[in-house]
Amino acid sequence: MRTQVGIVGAGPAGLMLSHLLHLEGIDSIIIENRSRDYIEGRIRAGLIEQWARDLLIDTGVGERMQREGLSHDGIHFCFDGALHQINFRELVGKGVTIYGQQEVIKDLVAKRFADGGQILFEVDDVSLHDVTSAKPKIRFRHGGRNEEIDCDFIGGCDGFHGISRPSIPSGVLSVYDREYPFGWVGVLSQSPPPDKELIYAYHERGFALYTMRSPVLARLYLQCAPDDEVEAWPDERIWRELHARIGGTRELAEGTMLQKGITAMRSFVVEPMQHGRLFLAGDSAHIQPPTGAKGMNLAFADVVVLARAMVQHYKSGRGDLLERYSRTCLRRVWKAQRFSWWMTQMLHLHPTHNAFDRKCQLAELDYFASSEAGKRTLAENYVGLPVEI
Ligand code: FAS
Ligand code: PHB
Repeated sequence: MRTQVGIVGAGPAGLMLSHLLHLEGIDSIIIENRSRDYIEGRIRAGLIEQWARDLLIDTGVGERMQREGLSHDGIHFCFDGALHQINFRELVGKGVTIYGQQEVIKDLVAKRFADGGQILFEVDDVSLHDVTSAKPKIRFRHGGRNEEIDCDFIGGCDGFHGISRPSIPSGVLSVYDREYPFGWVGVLSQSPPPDKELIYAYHERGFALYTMRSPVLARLYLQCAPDDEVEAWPDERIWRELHARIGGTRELAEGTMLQKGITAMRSFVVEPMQHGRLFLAGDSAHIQPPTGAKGMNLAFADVVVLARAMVQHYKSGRGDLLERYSRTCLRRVWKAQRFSWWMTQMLHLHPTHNAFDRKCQLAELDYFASSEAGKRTLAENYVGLPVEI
């Protein structure tokens, strides 16, 4: 098979890259090792930054999001038994949108196929070759046969556990890594969320996040131990903790739990994000705790920069945007990393903290919930920093 851009992974990064390239008349083929049903059913992120919302709408894949997504003006901090709204719309004139990642995936897959795109599902044994030459190749098995894609560039969009990053010689990459002494147990519940906007709760029993997927579908997260198993969290224990940690500030309706999972907390970045004609984008290059809701949004930001650079290559033969792809992305990636790390530090109980540290956390929350300057800083980072090309 021959194409201009071979893309490994049909997550937010891979699908958006293929979509943006198509809009500029550039061919691509996506290979994905899971089935279509699996990727369209996988529950992950749910919060879309303002610019990413605009991107989905401006590129023709935002119609269902506009109909079914929830537009929010801000979030709440909950601490010391009180709720504090941070109104992004008033502070920075922007908001955020709640729309499940799997819904975005469904919309992008449908659009790719509607536009004649090629996505090969359920591939395996994927390997990358000659990525430092002008003719990189992707080899894989599909439908029991050995296949090969010859291309000009490879989009390594296969997530944190993919093969793209490990295919770069270890000496080339610098790794920045931080693990956290806690995780999140997350549930999807057939019940109304306690508020129409998100509540981030700091509580002596641990962090909690009250978010949603619709007015009747709550998405609820609790701080748990890093090595906790789901079995350690029966429904009644989860409800008990969710009631306790909201501190009586809102009524919390209970309902049937449709999905339950544990997410580890880690900050991880590799530099550079490119090696020859292999370009890493999204979780293959960087992950962060979901406290700042940056996951899917950063994946989109990387491929906006990558697509623009590839368009410049094909349209004008210039390579400067491709050459500085990594530097351009990493400036924004590190700011999102810092924000996610900061939100995580401020809102979670740390096993090593003493009473002094906890008082400082409460003072920090009080400052960012009451100071105009503090709220604007938080708002600017939360709604999404500009994507520089
Ligand atoms: P993805 O991981 O989404 O996509 C990579 C794709 O590549 C997958 O479809 C995978 O099947 C495929 N793939 C992997 N190896 C392959 C191979 N060898 N060959 C072919 N295909 C391969 N972010 C938030 O902001 N809020 C959240 O609540 C949140 N919750 C999360 C929960 C979990 C369990 C996880 C893992 C992440 C969560 N995230 C959350 C972060 C998430 O949104 C990611 O940042 C986002 O999916 C990144 O998108 P991609 O880079 O496209 O990677
Ligand atoms: C979610 O809705 O799943 C969500 C929202 C905000 C976060 C994390 C997860 O910080």
